[in-house]
Amino acid sequence: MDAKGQNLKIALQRKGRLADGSLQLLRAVGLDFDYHEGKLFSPCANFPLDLLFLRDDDIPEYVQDQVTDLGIVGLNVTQERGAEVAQLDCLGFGACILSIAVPRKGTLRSIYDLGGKRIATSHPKILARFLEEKGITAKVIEISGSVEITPSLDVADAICDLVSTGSTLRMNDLEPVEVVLRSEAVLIANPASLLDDRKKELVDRLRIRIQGNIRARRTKYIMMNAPESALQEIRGILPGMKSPTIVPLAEKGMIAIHSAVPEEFFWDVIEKLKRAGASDILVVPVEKMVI
Ligand code: PRT
Ligand code: ZN
Repeated sequence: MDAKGQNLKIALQRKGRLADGSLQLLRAVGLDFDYHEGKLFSPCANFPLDLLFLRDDDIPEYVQDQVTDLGIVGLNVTQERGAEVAQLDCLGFGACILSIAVPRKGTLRSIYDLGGKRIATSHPKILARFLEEKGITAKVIEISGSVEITPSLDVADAICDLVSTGSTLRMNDLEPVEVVLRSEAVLIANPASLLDDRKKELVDRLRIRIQGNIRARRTKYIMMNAPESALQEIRGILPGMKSPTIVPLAEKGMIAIHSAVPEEFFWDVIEKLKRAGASDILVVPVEKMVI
């Protein structure tokens, strides 16, 4: 325990798709803790933080009720549970899309064909809200698992389920026709914990580290050689960082340019740089990035 008071507490998924990503993130931001499968509680050795391992569905309520101050959970779960929590950061893992899907060989082609039809889902609240916004009256059937088999059992006409690779839909002869929610793991907090000065300071310290890690994962550091005459054009191509580093080379008229590039623009940028005259392009991962 922290000398000045109680440790901050964070709830993580004990077992499942977000468990590894959550542990990896906390380790990557320098937290030192013991973990083995089946463990329910683990204090950090080098930060006043206790880890609690729970079922993901329970995490929003535990955070809302201040059993823990923080939690890492899918955006789909926090929205479905409707708990009163603050959503702090998107964490860049556990990405999936809550989609409406229909049988591939059938008459239903879009969500506007679903009036009066049955839709099976494990996300009934999110789906009901979505249908209401779109003005569609359909019957929502709540199913806790294996949603994808309900059309073939004639339990439902369509489904609303999470999709990542899409192979589950394909195997069940279903095709997605609508995105209901784009989800990923998010950091959530109890609002009262954020009003407590000491806890808020610890949360902020943790968030600076987490944001630095997310930014670094989304960034590549790029180094290249180019003729000095190409500098203006190359500067125009490089998005992101305020100013690239420019170093003269032994060969007259040649320079080396170093810059961080957001991963989303990466291939686009490389192609443009080559066309602008850059050569010997080296790309290295960024481990941490605090700005
Ligand atoms: O035991 P506990 O309650 O903690 O876990 P759980 O079984 O309820 O959840 P788990 O571990 O399956 O998922 C946890 C979170 O991972 C979800 O709430 C999402 O935020 C996220 N996530 C990311 C996914 C997927 N991708 C995903 N593909 N959750 C579920 N799926 C399922 C989907 O329901 C479908 O059955 O995977 C299948 C589809 O996958 P593809 O690759 O075939 O498209
Ligand atoms: Zn669950």
